Parts: sequence; C-alpha cells; structure tokens
Amino acid sequence: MTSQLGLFELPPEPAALQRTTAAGLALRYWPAWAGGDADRLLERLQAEVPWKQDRITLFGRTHPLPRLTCWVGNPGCCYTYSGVANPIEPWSPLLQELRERVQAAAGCRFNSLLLNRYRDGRDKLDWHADDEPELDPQAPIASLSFGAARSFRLRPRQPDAAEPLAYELGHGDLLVMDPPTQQHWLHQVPQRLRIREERINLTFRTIRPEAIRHV
Ligand SMILES: O=C(O)CCC(=O)C(=O)O
Repeated sequence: MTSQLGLFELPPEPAALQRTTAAGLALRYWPAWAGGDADRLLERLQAEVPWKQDRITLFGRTHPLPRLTCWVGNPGCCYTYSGVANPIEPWSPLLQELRERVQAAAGCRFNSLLLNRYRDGRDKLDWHADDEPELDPQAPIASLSFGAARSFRLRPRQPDAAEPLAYELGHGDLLVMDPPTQQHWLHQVPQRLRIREERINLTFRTIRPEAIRHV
C-alpha cells in the first residue's frame, strides 16, 4: 500500500497487535510496525528534523538535557515540560504523513508530537509520566521508535499495584499507551552504556482544546 504522499510504504500485512493490561494500564504494541520503511524513515528523521539541545535547571544548576528534542504541533499547541518551554515547529510533509499513519493505527487524532533523539546509550529519559496539565488525560499517547533498540520500562506509581513492565523498543515499533496509563504509571528509557548507535522516538500527543493558545 503506497502512502498518500508517496513518502513511504507500509508492509501490505499490518503488523500483529499485542495488548497488555494491568491495574491502571492499557498498552497496544505493534513490533516492526514500519516494516521495510524503517531505515529510510530513520535517515529522513535524522536529516530533516530541526533538532535542538535544550537545557534544564535542577537545584539551581543548568545542564544540557541528555538527548536532543523537537516539538511539533498544530498552531497554538504549546508545551512545557521539566521547565522547558518548547517553540512549535510546523508539521513537515514527512511528519504529517507519519501522523496520519499512526492515527489510523491508534484510532484517534493527535495535534502535537515530541521527538527525542538519543545519540547513543548515554542519552536517556528519567522516570516520568506524560501528564502535564496541557495534555488531554483521556487521549492515548502513541510512541514510534527508530534505530537502536532501547529498554522502555514502566512501573506503577503505587509500588504494590502491579509488577513493573519492560519493552525492548526496536526499529519501527509502535507502542500506544491508552488512558488511564499516564495517571497511574511512570516510564523511563534508562542509560545503556554499551549502545553506540542512536535512536529516535516520536510520541504523538493531544493538547486539550482549552490549553491551545489562540494568538
Ligand atoms: O523514548 C521513548 O521511548 C519514550 C519517550 C517519552 O517517554 C517521552 O517523550 O515522554
């Protein structure tokens, strides 16, 4: 099946869906969802996304974030996390088409996207939930990964509520975190010092209509 803009081609057979549920958690996982297009998509994301190095201030000291990022959104879809206010980049044809494909798989619409680029296994993302006030808590978050496989760990906020989970998110994998996962669980991408290759992750999100800034 050729994509509408001809930018990439998904495999003719949809990847097999694996569902996981636990107390307060609902996940949908499609391994190798991007199929044979994953290599080309990774190259284009590396070359075309306006990556930036953000800094974060913790306990009065400023550090570079241990990854590169880019925030993409519909007009007015601003997002601040860890005290970092992100300028909004517009949807490029590549990212727009990826959004449409991910929306079709997830069965919902997204108005924004956070891209994270882990340059090697030293780059990481600490325990957190995607529960900032501007995000719609009723909307799924869809996570699409390219490049080096990295561990993606989840643990319940209440330690006794359920066993922790871990995925090895690989090249072209799609993971959808359905509500109320963000309210009850945290996730992280830990350091893996032996990994030399990079990884790019895209999380498609929904800013609440009331939080969209009309200028
Ligand atoms: O890189 C990943 O797999 C996770 C990204 C993530 O959790 C986030 O952007 O909030």
